[in-house]
Amino acid sequence: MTTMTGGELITMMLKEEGVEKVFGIIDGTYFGLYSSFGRHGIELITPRHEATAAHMAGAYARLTGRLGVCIASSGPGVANVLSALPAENGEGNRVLLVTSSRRLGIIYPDRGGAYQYFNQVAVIKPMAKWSGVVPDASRIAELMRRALRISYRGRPGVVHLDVPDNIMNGKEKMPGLWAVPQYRRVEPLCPAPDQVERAARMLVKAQLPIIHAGSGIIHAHAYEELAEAATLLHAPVTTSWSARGVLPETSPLSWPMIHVKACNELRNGADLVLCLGSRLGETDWWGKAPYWRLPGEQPLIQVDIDEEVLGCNRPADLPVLSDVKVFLRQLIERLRGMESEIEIKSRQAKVAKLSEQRDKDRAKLDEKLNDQSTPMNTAHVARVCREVFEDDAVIVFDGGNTAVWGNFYHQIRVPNTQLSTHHFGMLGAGVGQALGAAAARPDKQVYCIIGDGAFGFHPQEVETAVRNNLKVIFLVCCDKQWGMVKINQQFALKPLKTMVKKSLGPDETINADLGEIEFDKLAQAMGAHGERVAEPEGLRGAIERSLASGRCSVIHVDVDPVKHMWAPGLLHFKAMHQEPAGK
Ligand SMILES: Cc1ncc(C[n+]2csc(CCOP(=O)(O)OP(=O)(O)O)c2C)c(N)n1
Ligand SMILES: [Mg+2]
Repeated sequence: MTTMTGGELITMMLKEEGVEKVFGIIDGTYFGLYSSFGRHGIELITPRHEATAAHMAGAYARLTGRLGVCIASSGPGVANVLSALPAENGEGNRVLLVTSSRRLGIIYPDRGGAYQYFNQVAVIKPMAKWSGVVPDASRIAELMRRALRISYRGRPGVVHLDVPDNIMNGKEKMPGLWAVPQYRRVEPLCPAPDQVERAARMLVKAQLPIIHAGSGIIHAHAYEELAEAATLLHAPVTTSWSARGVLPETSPLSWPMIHVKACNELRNGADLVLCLGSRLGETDWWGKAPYWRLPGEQPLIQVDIDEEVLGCNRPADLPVLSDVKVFLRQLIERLRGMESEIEIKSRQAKVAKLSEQRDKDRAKLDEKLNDQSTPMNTAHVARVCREVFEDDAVIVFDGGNTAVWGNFYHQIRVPNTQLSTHHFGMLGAGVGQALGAAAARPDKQVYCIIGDGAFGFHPQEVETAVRNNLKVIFLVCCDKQWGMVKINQQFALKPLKTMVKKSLGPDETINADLGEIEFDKLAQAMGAHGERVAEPEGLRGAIERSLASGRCSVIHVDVDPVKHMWAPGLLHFKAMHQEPAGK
């Protein structure tokens, strides 16, 4: 038994979990927590808004495979962090949020008039995997262990522990720590004995199996296994939006999700699906026809660490509760002994035929790059970035149409180098994600392609980047409008005129226009490098100078506002919001 604050006990448990960085803003209510970080080798990184702290933690967790930890203080600090929680939980990022609340005795329930108090657990509970309050110092360790156990069980997400300030800051005799494997599983889940054999048989017998990969591949670090299994089977790979690039998109077996028609054709041409770490959610069209073949004609092998996910959106003919990496390793071993049974030639012919649609689509999209007019066509932004930045740089997409353009003109060449809020579509989250990425991978380049609306939610974090030497390069696509919503409004208000004129007049839409912020100058005012560019040929130089500056940089990119509204794939995006017609 050692005497320490409740906060220090939490710090020591975080250290046991391998935590090296925590994100959050200081307050007296949890002085006992963060004042002990330094003693235990943990760094506190402080943004200028608590939502940023949570997005930094989420990005950090996804890119490092560690726990992402953020803190927020009683009342207003927690109120601010709330906006980020559904996004981080939705994206499935492994985030632990530790909050302070007021002293026991006046809260839970509110005595009536308690300062900086609301029922933080009740509010966070429906946004998280788990949320609980520590009712007594003797229960800190037990409840931390529970939060951590739940954090590592099933699909990752947000867990939350609320600690009253008298417990956080008060000194008590604390018990010794349990080792991590004494309170949560650290061994990966293995498939049931005959399931790999059955899966191998199905995959060998099929005419054309495909693999659909979700973020489970990222959490299990199963990139090499995925590539090897796909090659052995000659199985094309589609991904969820957030798992883009888990098989490098330079591979002929990769079907990036931006080629919607080609993915539909592939999914209808396959007679077996091996789904790895994906729920087949809305952005995967729920696994339903006409985007996928009918379940009766296309059996599903689904592998996931979360039992809740198995068979949740499409009937699973072989549901496998397993870590995807362990499953793939065993599958590869088994397939190696069956290679001669696989009709590779016929699969190769089928895949070659199907790839025509994908390659045609790419060529058609690339025609936009011939447009050299000023202000630039947004297509250039992601394409020039891809040419200038390293293949293993981290790219963050944020904004409405900006994220669409970014996705369509970018290629992910190294697994787990792409971030966005693919499930939550949260404008502005990219700022924190990019900062979190730079904290996670200090030796790698990080850039963020972001809309002028989205960047306006958190521009003050440029100062955070400067202060913490996080060398993110922001490319802000400035069309002076909420572009994605404006095009939808135009179709809703005056569809014919929109089709003919491409754009309505300034008074014909509802609050869709924004004034200009000179983001390059704003950045300079915070000590960052700033550039402004409108011509496509000027973009490369602006990025190169930003890299050479060795600082966080903001490039204000003037894009053609009308062309920007007509982003690729918008009809598919709209269609995705409706229930697919098939079973
Ligand atoms: C936090 C948040 N608020 C509102 C929305 C609704 N919304 C979706 S796209 C969009 C417009 C985005 O504008 P901008 O970031 O400038 O990107 P653009 O479409 O112009 O490229 C809005 C308001 C959202 N997704 N997230
Ligand atoms: Mg905009």
